[in-house]
Amino acid sequence: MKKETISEWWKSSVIYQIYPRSFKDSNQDGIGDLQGIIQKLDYLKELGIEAIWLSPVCKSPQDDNGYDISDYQDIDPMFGSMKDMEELIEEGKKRGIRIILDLVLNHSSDEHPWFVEAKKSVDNPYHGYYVWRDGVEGLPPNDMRATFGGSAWEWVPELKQYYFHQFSPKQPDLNWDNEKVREEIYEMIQWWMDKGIGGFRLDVIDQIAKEPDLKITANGPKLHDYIKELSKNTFQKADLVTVGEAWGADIERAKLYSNPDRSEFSMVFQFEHIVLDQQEGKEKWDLEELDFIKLKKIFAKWQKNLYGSGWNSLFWNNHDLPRIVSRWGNDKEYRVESAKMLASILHGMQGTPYIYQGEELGMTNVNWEDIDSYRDIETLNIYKERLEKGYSKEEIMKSIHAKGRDNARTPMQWSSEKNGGFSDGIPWIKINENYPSIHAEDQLRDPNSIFHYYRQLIQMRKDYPIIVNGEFELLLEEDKDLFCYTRKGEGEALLVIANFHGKEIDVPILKEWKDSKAELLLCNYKDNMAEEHFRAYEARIYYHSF
Ligand code: TEU
Ligand code: CA
Repeated sequence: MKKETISEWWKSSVIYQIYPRSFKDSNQDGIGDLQGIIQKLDYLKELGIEAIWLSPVCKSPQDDNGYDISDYQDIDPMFGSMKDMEELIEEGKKRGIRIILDLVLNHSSDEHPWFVEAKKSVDNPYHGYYVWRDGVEGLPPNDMRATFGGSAWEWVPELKQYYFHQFSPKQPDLNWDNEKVREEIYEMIQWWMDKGIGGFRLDVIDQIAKEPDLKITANGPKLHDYIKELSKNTFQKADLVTVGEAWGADIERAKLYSNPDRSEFSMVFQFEHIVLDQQEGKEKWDLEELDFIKLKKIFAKWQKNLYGSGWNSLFWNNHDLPRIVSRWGNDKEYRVESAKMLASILHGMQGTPYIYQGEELGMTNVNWEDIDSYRDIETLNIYKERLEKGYSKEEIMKSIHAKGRDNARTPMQWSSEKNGGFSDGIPWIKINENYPSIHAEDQLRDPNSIFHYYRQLIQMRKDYPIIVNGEFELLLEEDKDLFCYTRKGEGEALLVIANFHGKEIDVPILKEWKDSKAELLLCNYKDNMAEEHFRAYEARIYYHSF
């Protein structure tokens, strides 16, 4: 396909992320599935999203809920069949919704036939598909740690070798230095492209070019060569959206990932605004007070520096992160107002917004007392590890309540019926007990719901190209309560103002905008008569053409 024919539909569209096992269960086994998603496509169509990022549904032993794939070209029976997947792609197309597949290419499952072969002998043709080092039992090549705890090296006695895994031992790292591995991957991707997939999300793509001898995980020296080759052999042949997950991206790298020349991906998915609540240089469980001024500056830095030379993802949530309304908002008395305020801030910026399932309802974190309620491998491991290190149970649970990934993984709250309408069976993980008052059915009916506010924000991006193209400027940088910015284009301007906190506050700069007859596009309070006075978590978006 020639470059000129490539559309950039994803610049004005919103992407919705589905975590399939928690979305909708169609056969009452307690696990969400593909038919469940198909049942809810009309709901997503009403919201107005144009693509679904589907967390992994390929065959997997589910050690890390599907991020450990044992067959890249088959669907895990727990989610349905390949026929269901084809039906989902088809039914999505009918509604203008593309399906984005989650590609986990840094590692496979240890039950993938490649690894089963690789483990048989050092002479096996698949041995070199993974990363091995000779060694002595009990003395790993170095002290590198895995993200989910323990050493990054796992001993295989039959081979007298260690294999490298950045995540769990059931997720051995693929060896990207091996050309055969790369070719197999390109063929597999082409196969999915032929099936009509609309795009790909590349899991931890910044970690594929690891150099374990140098203790390098992210941003290895060969990283961008590999991505360029990958893109050239696959994505560039079609009109797809591609998004690279890169925890370790800075602005310069983000420009490489998302250069408009399409040599790598459509956009980058980076986390600088997310890691603010962890102590620098420590683990995510070592909590830090949120710093609002820093948050604003980080957003502004990305908005300004990527302008014209790259493309960013805009997100507050995903399946690895706690719920935003429980993090930066107020999930009690101002849940509705703060959820809408956070949405306003994000959706007024440049980039492609992502909505993680339930975010459009203002779903909240859970605070389960008992570790037995949790399911995530990362949470269960850190609990054990920290107990052994002498942390108190209270301290550990405090971190898990704030940061645990299961916060985002409780079943979607569809209605006030049994299990929130998610399943008639026993859900694989407990539902948040607040489902009787926070659910989709209720919000679809209520024109002032969070759901309908998100719907309006999505529509606004379509109606006002300035949201896609306008130049960003942060105002009131040092203000401790207000998040305020403009977007400017030729003959028009947009102003977004949000009171980030629960106390009321005056906003004097509003006066000049009002004098120039700016039009109020959206506000998270019904009656917006308060003029220059902002109520708790109040947010407004003004538009002005001249
Ligand atoms: O996450 C990337 C990643 O680095 C996470 O492990 C992250 O550090 C962690 O969630 C922080 O607690 C991706 C997927 O999004 C995640 O679900 C997978 O577990 C991980 O890769 C391994 O595939
Ligand atoms: Ca099911």
